[in-house]
Amino acid sequence: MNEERNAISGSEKPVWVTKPYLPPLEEFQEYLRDIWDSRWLTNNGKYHQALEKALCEYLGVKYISLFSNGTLALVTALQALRITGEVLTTPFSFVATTHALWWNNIKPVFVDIEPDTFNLDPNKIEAAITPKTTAILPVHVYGNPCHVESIKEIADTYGLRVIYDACHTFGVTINDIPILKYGDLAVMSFHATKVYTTFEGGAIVCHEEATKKRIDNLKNFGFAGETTVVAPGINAKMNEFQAALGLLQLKHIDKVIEQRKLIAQQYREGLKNISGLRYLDDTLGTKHCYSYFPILIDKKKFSKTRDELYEELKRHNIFGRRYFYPLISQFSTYCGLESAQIGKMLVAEKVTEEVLCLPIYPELENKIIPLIIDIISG
Ligand code: T4K
Repeated sequence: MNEERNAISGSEKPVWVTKPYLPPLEEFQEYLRDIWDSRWLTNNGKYHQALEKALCEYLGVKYISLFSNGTLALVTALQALRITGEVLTTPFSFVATTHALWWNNIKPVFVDIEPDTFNLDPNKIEAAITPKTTAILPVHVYGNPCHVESIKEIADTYGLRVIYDACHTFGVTINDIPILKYGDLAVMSFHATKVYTTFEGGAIVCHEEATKKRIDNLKNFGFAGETTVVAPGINAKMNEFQAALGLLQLKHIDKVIEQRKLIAQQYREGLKNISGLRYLDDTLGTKHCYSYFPILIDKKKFSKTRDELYEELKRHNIFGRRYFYPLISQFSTYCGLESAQIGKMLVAEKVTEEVLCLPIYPELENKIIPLIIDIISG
């Protein structure tokens, strides 16, 4: 094993935390030629329309509006519902979640996460609600569902809107109900690092035709007709190349998720019973998408700190990532907020110091996983 380990360390091929799945190039070339010939490149073209329809069917939702990326979809989702004032959100996410609030002049109010899902803790939401609160922006982090029913109950009681950041989920269901059906809106990302990618890309899922119309206007400068502008919209349209790739990816996505599941199972088997190391298991009744494989390192019980393990893996050319460290609330833009103060979110503050995401993607070579397990096992 040591020899193999050294072979990897000495190899010029780094192992990244993820690598996009791409279908055979020949399959994409057919779409490229068609787009080239048609000279229709963007603005609700035929592939854009076809992908919205195909995604609705695959994901089991009523309406989808495609976007050029997930961040602009988040910004637009908040605009679409005219969210203002204060919004309750998680500090344990990619920074774009909170940036979307900032770009809408909304004050983020951070609420702690749960130790078992790393998602917004419903038991801590009510204490953070003020007369200025208008919405909740939770994240299904790593694709693991939030406590959607509890969040719905709180939102209904206080008259709040819920926008889910579902950027890590694809095809996730709880008891056969698509996770995207929860919340007023759910926002997706199809970035290169995601389970399902359209190079860059994103989407908003909604449940009413009128909402979809408003979102579609907003992502197209606010145009509601050739000469009518109904809002100060933005340009966040997905182009035909992205949409064509999306259509093609749908043909492969089941296999992609299955391959990710096998890798997660290998990690779980190889890393069980290691003192001071914890990982998340699948939850009963949930169909997962395995977008990340986070492990948590308790430095008191494990032989190394998280950062020492991170560096050790790097020495072997294996580049895990500390998603999400630091917390969003610790970045300079947000650390002055009252809700961001150290000591206010004890679970998130602990998890961010302990988490390390291991490589997981369909093309991850079979021999690499045992090596990663071996390095971690020490
Ligand atoms: N909400 C949440 C919860 C999110 O996680 C994200 C994005 C968003 C909202 C916003 O959605 P988008 O606007 O991005 O659609 C990456 C991604 O850029 C970002 O999309 C993602 N979350 C975040 C969690 O990860 P970085 O800075 O870590 O990416 P980068 O370039 O270091 O890539 C990570 C690894 O992936 C590389 O080490 C190698 C591999 N990689 C990357 C790219 C770009 C490839 O193999 N090929 C590639 O093309 O942010």
